Amino acid sequence: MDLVQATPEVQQRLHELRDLLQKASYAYYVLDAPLMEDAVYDQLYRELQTLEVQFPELITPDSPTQRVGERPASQFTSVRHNVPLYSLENAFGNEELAAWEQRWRRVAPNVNDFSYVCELKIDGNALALTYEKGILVRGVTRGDGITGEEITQNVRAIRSIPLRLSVENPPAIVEVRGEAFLPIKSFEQINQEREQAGDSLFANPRNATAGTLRQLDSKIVARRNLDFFAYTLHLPESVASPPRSQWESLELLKQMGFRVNPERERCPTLEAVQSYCDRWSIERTRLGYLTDGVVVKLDSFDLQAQLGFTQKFPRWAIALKYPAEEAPTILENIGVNVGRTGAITPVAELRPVPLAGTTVSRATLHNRDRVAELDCRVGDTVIVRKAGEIIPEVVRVLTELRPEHTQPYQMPTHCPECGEPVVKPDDEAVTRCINSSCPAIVRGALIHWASRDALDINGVGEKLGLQMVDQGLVQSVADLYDLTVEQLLTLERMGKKSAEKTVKAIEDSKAQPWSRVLYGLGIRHVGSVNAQTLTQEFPSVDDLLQATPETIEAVHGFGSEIAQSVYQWFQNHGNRVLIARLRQAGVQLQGERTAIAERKAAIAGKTFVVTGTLPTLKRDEVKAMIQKAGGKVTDSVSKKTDYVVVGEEAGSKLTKAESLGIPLLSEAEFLVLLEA
Ligand code: 3B9
Repeated sequence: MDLVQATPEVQQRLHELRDLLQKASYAYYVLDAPLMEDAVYDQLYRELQTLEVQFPELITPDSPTQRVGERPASQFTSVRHNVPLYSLENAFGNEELAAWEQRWRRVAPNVNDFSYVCELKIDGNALALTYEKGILVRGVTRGDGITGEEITQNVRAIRSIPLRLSVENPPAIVEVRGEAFLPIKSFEQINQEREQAGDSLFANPRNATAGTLRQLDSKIVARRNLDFFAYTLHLPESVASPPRSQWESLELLKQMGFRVNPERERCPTLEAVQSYCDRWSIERTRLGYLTDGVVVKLDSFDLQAQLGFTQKFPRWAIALKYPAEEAPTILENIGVNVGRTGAITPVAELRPVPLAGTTVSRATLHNRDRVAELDCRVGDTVIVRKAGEIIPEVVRVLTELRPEHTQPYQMPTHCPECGEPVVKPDDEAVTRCINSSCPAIVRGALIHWASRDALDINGVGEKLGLQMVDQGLVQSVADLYDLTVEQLLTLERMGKKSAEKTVKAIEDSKAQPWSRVLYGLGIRHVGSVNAQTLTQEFPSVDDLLQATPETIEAVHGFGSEIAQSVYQWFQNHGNRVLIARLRQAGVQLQGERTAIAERKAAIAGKTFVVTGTLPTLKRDEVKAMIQKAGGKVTDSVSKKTDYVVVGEEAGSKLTKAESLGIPLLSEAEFLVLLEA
């Protein structure tokens, strides 16, 4: 292959693009003041990507394209922090704050001229970022403060963290610390998506942040909208005119391109600090992200050095925590809620109690494991908390106040909505109803069925879907196919034209292929990719109705979890009725034999020998694939051999094949033939 040299023009353009994209990204994520339209950004980004594909040797680690790792990490490594990440001593209330001032003043009795810096204490996860010659080279979680986990790739996926410091002549090494967090909106969105996918929910934004930072696939991190506020800067001793106070340090961090929390304030007296705290204990609800207190720091670095650290904390800083938003109340009953995906959530019904500005009468108990762990029983006095100010939850039971003759809670064995048996895999926390006729599930099922990647029924979205179910027109997705224009006209704000259009769109959906139908059924773990794979191996719904967990698990790439999920779904009585009705309606429940048929033509009836070590597949896997496609596999090469699939160190079989002139296939070529 010819090596193409990058011209000076290309190098210049690469430089320009990176610079432009970096500025645009900073303006968007840090300043919240976009420089360009999204489409323009995308175009420039793609231009950069294209050039980098052509000239991979010119990719730099600070290129905007390097924010999202191409390859998921297999695991994280532990890294020892150069400077430990200290934690903060807590103060609850203004008296404890005043006591702290008296304490540090006894350690530094001659100090009269001082001021404080107040910062919000963001409820997220602390990170330590290392920049070498101005380039982000490492991101590490706090861990236990001494060692943390290296998550550089994920840190790069946080848009408000600069990949390159915006300073002339950056110091050889810079360490920045701060808090990664999820805005409340993003947190709610993630949980909504997880709910729809049938995954367990994050309890609060902090857990969601931690869970996101520990993702092995940084693409997922990139999608999650994590944000970061910087609050500490460590510079080498050699730096000329370093900042001399926390306030100056924060200014410098801002100049370097970090987001620094804008609510910071310099306070000359403890009274000013106290009024800052009082103000933010109320104003914080308007922030859009969670804070759990205020961090108060002595501003002067000289004074900080004089005071130093105890075993665990700096003496010059303290966290004033907001009063815990918890309250005791009586657990009057434990009900259950059936979600749109059939997830059955135990719900605490409480004697109403005022908490953080509202009255709380219900709280989530999450799942059966959580209830068992809490061991809360009807009649118990429990402590409720507004977790992350969002979902009220039961955090603790005051067992000493437990009345006599209480019973541990048992999760229902049958769905309270439809009466069908529930399913609870041993290795999962969530209990669910998998009956697709269950009224609580029909709405979610309907909206999924009509969605773009499924049956793609135009017009049947959130609004109309809900109306159809609420008005009793649709009790199962199969009912869609019996709907008449007259019935639709009974719905609110439905004119004749749109009713006709909707009926036509529903009618047209009968032509959608079997793989979309299978996806549309909303079987857990069967997304559109898995649905396509399944329909290749099970060309009609009857094949799936007869499948066993073993035959499903035999599908390449499928594990026992998917196999169980598919198997159980097709065993369920209500689901079998649904399939029968869809069949009657004329929905495609088979087909797409073409790909399989063609593949069989290329391989069926042919004789293969597999030899040597292949790059990714095991020899046995290749043999199984050949046999499944109708081919024959033999051990030795002869004139009757049609193809030899060869890997590294193939030896005598390769020599024989070459001497007989039998076509050789690499693993890649074999796979192409298989897909032909
Ligand atoms: C060694 C905000 C939080 C916070 C500090 C914070 C948590 C911790 C801290 C950071 N929010 N600020 N600040 N807004 N959640 C104050 C503990 N500072 C340090 O970790 C730190 C560590 C220092 C100075 C500061 O000095 C040394 C440097 C080298 C060697 C030994 C000490």
